[in-house]
Amino acid sequence: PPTKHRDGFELISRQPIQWQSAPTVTASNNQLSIPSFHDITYHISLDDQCARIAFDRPEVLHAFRPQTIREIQQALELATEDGRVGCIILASNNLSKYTPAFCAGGDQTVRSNDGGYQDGTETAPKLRVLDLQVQMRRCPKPIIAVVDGYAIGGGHILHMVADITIASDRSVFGQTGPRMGSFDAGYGSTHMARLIGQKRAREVWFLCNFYDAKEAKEMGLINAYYPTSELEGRVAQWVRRVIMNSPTAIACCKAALNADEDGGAGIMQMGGELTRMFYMSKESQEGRDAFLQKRAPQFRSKL
Ligand code: S0N
Repeated sequence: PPTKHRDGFELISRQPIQWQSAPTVTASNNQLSIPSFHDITYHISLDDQCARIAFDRPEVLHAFRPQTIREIQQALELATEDGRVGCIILASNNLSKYTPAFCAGGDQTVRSNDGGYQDGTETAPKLRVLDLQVQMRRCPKPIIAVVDGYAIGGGHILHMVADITIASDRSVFGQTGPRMGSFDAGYGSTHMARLIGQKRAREVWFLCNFYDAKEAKEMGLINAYYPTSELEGRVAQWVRRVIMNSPTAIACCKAALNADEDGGAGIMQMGGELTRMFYMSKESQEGRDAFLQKRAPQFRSKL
């Protein structure tokens, strides 16, 4: 394995990641069952310590309905719980007979008149994708969006909320809300402004222009783009580089970067990481032990 962490990127293998479908997942020795997914696929790679969650509705450019979002949430929880997974990819399964896309946003055929999306699987219309955005932010593992084709509307927001975005050179980015009668006043607006600046964010939303991969890179919307034929191998390099690094340090960096933007919820995420680490210390364990042994704690002796 490559040992250089700086300037050694080119030394990392570009062999595409070998995915295994739905292997048994263990978390703390408990077996987790893998649900059967319809709108997405879920794979992991034990060699590259990575999970891949992919939209699988190419006929509608991977537009999401409530079921799609619910399945991604389940898959994201599986990947978060799985100790063998250090990095999570959010991608799409493109087929050559359809226009390539990462995600064309909310499925307009199931947009109801009653305040959300209703595909028959919800008790009431919902804007479930907002819950997914929060789950992605709270996930302590790095999430890499792999964009190959259109990333539009709510799909565009999902790649922005991911920690890193790697795209193909045929990708197209944009918001259509004001043209389609919708908007995202949460991360879709505030996080976008953090990424590309207030003036550019207003342009993206007010004009509903589309941007190619080169423009998106220049704006700071994405981290990198590559020729489509190279995308898989390049993504493998990014993943291999990320999983070389300390998972705890990455989780704390992600929490810190979120805290700046997420107010009390962000501080809670950061605080949660601190508490988790404190629980591993002798000092913290002394408090528990003293309680269980019905004696006064001797914290200083454990420093
Ligand atoms: C991406 C575009 C420009 C591609 O054009 P192209 O190449 O001409 O392909 P099409 O022929 O248009 O598309 C191929 C097939 O895919 C269907 N399709 C595409 N997008 C959708 C979609 N979003 N919903 C349903 N179907 C879609 C086409 O209809 C076509 O099917 P057939 O072959 O049967 O005709 C072009 O496709 C385009 O402009 N798509 C629409 C992009 C868009 O506007 N998306 C919606 C944006 N809005 C949101 O995402 C809403 C988000 C939201 O509501 C929200 C807001 C705040 C908080 C929460 C939410 C939430 O979603 O919950």
